[in-house]
Amino acid sequence: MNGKWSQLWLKYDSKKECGNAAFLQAVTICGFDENHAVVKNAIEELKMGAQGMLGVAPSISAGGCESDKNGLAIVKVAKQEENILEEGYSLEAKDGTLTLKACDEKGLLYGIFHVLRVVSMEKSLAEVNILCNPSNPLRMYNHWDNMDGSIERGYSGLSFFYENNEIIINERTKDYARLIASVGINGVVINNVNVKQAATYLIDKRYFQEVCRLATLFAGYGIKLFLSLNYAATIELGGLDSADPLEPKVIAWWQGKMKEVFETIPNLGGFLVKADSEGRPGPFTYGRTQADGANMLADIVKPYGGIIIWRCFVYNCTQDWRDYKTDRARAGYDNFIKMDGDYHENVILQIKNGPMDFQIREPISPLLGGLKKTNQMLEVQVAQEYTGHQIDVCYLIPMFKEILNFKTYCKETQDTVADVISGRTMGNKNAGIAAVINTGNDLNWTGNELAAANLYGFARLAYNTDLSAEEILDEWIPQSISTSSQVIEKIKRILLPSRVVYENYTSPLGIGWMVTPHEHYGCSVDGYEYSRWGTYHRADHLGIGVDRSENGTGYALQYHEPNASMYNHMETCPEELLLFFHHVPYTYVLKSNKTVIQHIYDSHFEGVEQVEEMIATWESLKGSIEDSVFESVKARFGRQLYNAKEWRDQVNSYFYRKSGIADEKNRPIY
Ligand code: GCW
Repeated sequence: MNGKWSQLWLKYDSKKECGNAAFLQAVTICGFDENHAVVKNAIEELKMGAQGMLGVAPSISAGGCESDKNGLAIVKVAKQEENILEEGYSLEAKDGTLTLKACDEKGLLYGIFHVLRVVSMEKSLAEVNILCNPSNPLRMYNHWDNMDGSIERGYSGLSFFYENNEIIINERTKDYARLIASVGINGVVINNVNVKQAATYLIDKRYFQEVCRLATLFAGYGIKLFLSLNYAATIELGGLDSADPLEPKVIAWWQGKMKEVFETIPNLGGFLVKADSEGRPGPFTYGRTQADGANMLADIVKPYGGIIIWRCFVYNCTQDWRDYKTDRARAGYDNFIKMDGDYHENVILQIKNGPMDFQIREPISPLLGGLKKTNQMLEVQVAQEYTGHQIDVCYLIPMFKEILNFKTYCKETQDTVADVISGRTMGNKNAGIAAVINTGNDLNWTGNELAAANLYGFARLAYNTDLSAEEILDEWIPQSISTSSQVIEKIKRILLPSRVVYENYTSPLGIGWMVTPHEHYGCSVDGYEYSRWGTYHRADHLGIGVDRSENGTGYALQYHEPNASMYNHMETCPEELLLFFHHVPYTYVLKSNKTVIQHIYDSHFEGVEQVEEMIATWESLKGSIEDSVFESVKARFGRQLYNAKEWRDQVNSYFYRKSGIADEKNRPIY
């Protein structure tokens, strides 16, 4: 990398020609304004890609819409014409001409990136015939970058947005915009949801100029800039004594602030708010609801076209759950469901995929589709907070697919999570999907080179939820690592099962946590940070698991039927979530005919063996991929193996001592 950051999947290094050069020699543009920032950037990208990959310098001309020249014809169409929707495009190769149609500039941009992707994958443009419309209106990355340059849950260096409380805008910022636009991201939140230190609030005048520059740069790539907001800014920044959403002076302060903000930063998309959670202030302090807080802000930003994305990660981390009725898993639903329908049109509730917190296996949050009259956005975590810190390999797309495919039963048809968040279920347009993202200023962006598959994959899936986890790798590997089919097969062999491998050597059957408190890497069976009221997993000498059935916390009943009954009963509860929903004896027999305790032993031994196999597969790539990538991933694999063994030994010995039941296979348990 020679001291320069990687271009990831936009390397534009020399590629096999595959008959593609002819399509890129002459480009005609019809109906689009060539001076529009997005069009200009798209063309610049096309030139760069064509030159780098095929040594072709395209000639660009404004042409008639009926092009008779061979080459690439870019044509603007009316919305819905030929089923092309906003931010969508079609590509059709015929008789030496490749026609790209779109109804807006973003569609054009995505279409160009599609063309470059095909070239980069060494596939033939002559065979392209496709219509692509985005599955989700909003497709966002959320950065948890702090103004001092640190990143909350960041595992790839420091922030490339901030240093010493100042905003950084440089060549890398532009490359970042190009990278994320190339996979269809159209919104980005650039600061942590935990907004601390009033002196560094981005809504303060002192940052306006730079935020505006950033917003303009992103707009040139079809990306809206969003900011995280501190709900109590009226107090912290405004010097008021209240943040009560119904108090006139609070409303007046926000009105003044938003006017100032939107008038200086016209491209701003809106705000993301974490309120009443983990020490963050919120409307509960004033006896108001989450809807009161969200609607107040939403009404104020509405005239500027702004939206308020309000997080549902609202729970009381100090609650006493000894009574077996209080349950953190219940909190999101309990706090938000009552006001379904009360949230204003430009409010979107952003809901984490699970009711707890980004564990390796959790059920789907019952709020998704539980809410039937409220705009919803799904939040997933690409940053590997609980899934290996980008030291351990964990390809998350299979998990995201499961989440999206989950049937909520909120309606007769179109009731999957993918339907709900796309707007299909309710016919709404303020909806979509966001990921807490895994980037930092490491030269490879994501710490582990293989973690870039999640960065890429999340975005591609957000644009097209029908893509499979495997198809995404079939795109990402040839663009990022190698087009050799052997290399592609081997890396797929490593990545595709890696989520289940991680699950095998960490926490079993949906129980979650068992991880070092606060840091969230490495095993600590009793290590839940809020465990002052007893262990999280509720294991004793007889059994393990949290009873969330109607006899326990009642969480299972928050789902629509038939999901509620399915989870409520041990016999029908999917086994990978058994311990999330039920407390069972160690001797409970699973469908595999193994007892729960034997499953714990077996999966932990197996997990370590699987990591060893992954490493052997990686070793066999030596010489066929770039050395620096080979070595850096190899080093991380060494740490992953160590971690996996630690987990295996700690979990197995903990439960062996608790249960007194020996491993049937008599393997060493330390
Ligand atoms: O899981 C927790 C993380 C916090 C994070 C919080 C959230 C940004 O450990 O670091 O804070 O989730 O999602 O708000």
